[in-house]
Amino acid sequence: MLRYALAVVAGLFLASTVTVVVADRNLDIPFPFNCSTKTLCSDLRIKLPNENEEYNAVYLGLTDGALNFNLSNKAGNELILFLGGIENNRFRVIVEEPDRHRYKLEHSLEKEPTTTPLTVDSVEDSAVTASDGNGNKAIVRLTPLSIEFYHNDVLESVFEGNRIIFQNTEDNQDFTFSVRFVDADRLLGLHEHAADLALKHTVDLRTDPYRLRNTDYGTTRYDLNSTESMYGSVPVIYGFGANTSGIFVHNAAEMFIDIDNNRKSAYFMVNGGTLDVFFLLGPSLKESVRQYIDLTGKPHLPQIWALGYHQCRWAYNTTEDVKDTIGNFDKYEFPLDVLWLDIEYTSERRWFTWNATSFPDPVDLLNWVDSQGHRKLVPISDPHIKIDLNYSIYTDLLNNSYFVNSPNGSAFESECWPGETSWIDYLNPGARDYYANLHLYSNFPSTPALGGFWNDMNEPTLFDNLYERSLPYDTLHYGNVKHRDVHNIYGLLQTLSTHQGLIARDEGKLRPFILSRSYFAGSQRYANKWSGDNWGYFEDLRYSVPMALTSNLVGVAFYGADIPGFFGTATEELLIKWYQIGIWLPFFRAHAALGSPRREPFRFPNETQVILRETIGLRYKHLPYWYTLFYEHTRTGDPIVRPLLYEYPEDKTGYDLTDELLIGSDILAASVYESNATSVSVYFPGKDQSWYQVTGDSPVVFESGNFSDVPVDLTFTPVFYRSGSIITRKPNVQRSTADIKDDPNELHVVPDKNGNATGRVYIDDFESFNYVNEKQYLYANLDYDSASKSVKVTSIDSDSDSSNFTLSVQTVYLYNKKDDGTYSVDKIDQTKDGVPLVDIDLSTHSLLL
Ligand code: NBV
Repeated sequence: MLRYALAVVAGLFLASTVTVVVADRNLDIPFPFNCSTKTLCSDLRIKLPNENEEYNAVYLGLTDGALNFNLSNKAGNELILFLGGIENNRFRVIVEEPDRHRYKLEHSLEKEPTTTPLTVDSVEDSAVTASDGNGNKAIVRLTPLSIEFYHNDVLESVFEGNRIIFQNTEDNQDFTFSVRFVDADRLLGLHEHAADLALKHTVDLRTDPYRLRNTDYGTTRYDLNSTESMYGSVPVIYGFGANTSGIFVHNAAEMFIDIDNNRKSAYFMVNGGTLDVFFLLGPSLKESVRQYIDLTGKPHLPQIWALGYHQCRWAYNTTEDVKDTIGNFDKYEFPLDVLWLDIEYTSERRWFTWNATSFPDPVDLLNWVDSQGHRKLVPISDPHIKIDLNYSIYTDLLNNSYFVNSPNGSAFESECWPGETSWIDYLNPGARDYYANLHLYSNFPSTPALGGFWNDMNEPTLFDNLYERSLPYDTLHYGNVKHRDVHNIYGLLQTLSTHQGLIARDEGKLRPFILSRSYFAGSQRYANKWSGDNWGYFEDLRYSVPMALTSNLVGVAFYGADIPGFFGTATEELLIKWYQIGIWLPFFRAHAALGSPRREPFRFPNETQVILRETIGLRYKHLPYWYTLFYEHTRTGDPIVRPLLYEYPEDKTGYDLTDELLIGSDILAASVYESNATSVSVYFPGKDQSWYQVTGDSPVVFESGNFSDVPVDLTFTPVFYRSGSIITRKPNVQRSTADIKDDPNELHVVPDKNGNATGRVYIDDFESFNYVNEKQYLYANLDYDSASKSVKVTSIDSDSDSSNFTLSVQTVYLYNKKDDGTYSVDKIDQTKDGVPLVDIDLSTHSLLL
């Protein structure tokens, strides 16, 4: 395992003007833990099916459309099993002890899923068969237990009863189970790992099982190409293949998952909570993803500024620093939407306070930020609270018993940024309400230019390796719940409460923006996510793409990586290459660790600035395309960025390519991971379609089904438009999204081989919930017809109210493929004296070219 001693970083902490204590007190304890240091994994991993422990099932009957069974084995253990149908090709299996003493997870599912009553087709000595009337069937084999799941008579997955173990000791409530994905080619999922898309074979014992246990690495470098746990956990696996199915393990305790790529099976070793698994029967990847996100919820739209460029560093230390930095973005003509405030803006890391010396008048500063192109500031706010009897937030929380408790019943105390701290118990509804209220303008002097909040260190993190930098598993939450059972949901609960606070703060009028480091299934309803403390190496850039692709397959769509690596000093070349791919990930933020040299885009030599300006500008020019994709994600849950296999499941060549990504279905971006690259090999997916290169100076068209060496230089990474698409863009880049959101648009029409092209566009007020509550938006299909040379605009939802919005088009670019493999573009001006001739308000309908 490659670990970097971070003496340099530690030195930087000390060199900072504000003393930062990085107190890894127990440095002699191995960190992070792995399979060999956790009995959960080391003992259970090697337990093979044993005849004495195998469970047999006895069918008890059907209650409310669900099947019930008793399970028992020769060793004298007894369990109960529930099998229910869930609408839309899904089943749910719950196994527990007869006394049902285990913790049942809350807050991850958006709501109780709608059940589909099952009908029992047959009861035999060896099996019970039940179906949901919609082509889905479960056969429960009784001796020994196993459950086969079929969609349209195709066997998709098997719940393997011979790998069930339940253990109860005073400290632990471990259990295991296994699922086989019968028709799978690749297993995908298990976010968050710094790893490739396809899950690795781990059962040969040479690789640790995948671990899901929200973990902060502090100043330790997290491994790449690794199964180690990271900050977030989404226990979803898809067995991708001719028939794709998936599972969602509805459990927030620590777990290890051993993957057998020969059998295409996953063996789960779970530290607590209930065995509660949803089976998603697809049968395509697209349907499986939708079936999953329908359980844990789709997010609301972000405000449009959140899709712009975010500039962060640890830290912008003073009012002058903030003003000076924003001023330089304007002076050097770089767009910017958000400047971030790391922990130094506070008074000694007391959250919801401002440092009176460096930020004496926050409201005045925020008004100034708003006056500079309606930009925003986003401050950090961690879940630990400084122990300080003069800090009313601490005393209020203490007096109301709103902290996580030690086993002895008193508030748990340890160390984090402010020194001695306690941790808010977000499982307590009272604590959540209290915390939410702290966001009100009356409690934290600010204005709407404080665009949202950044919830960091919420795995939660503390500075002690003894508990692997987090709360001990025997600490107690509201209702006497052990931390062990809810560890992975702690961050979700903080963001839930922050979200509640922002809704209240802005009286439900503005869509909240929250960035969270810790994550669980369902967090997407409240927060977006970044991949934490990466490093300034090409390797880190390389893994940022598959990480974003996997996160998008498991509902965590608004995801990105710190550009150009948080720790270390990226070379100028890497920094440029990172921006060039970073603009194509949903969350686009640059960040820098404490003490690192300043590296905002305007600080580089002119030649580099020219490249970065062009690159960041490309993000802003595609704003309408991004916004439409984000909107569609709120309707369908479909990934915003996609691996090739998602769009082209039949095209096997693309299965393992994660150095390319699709943004929606129409834009393909290829990353450059090597220094001094002069070309990259790009695979062009699909059948009978062409890909038009739109970055660099060569207007080349590439045909699908081939790898091609695409020449590159420092100034660009290759980006392509798919033939058959219409891409809506903004013509100009100004200071911020606010400056360009209402500008007229450009349509880039890229006809397919039959001369057709289609696209979609979505417009609303870019900030409120009127698009949900009043259906106030414009969402339209764009259809190019080569015969009439026109683009027809058709409203998609007849019940939407688009009266406040127009799709104004300034220019149409029509792409024409030439015989020599290049293309030309006809620029069709739609303006007169700078005013768009065509303001399509959906009653006009057609745009003549
Ligand atoms: O708040 C300081 C940092 C923050 O800049 C970073 O983005 C987080 O991931 N934070 C972690 C805590 C310290 C890390 C060494």
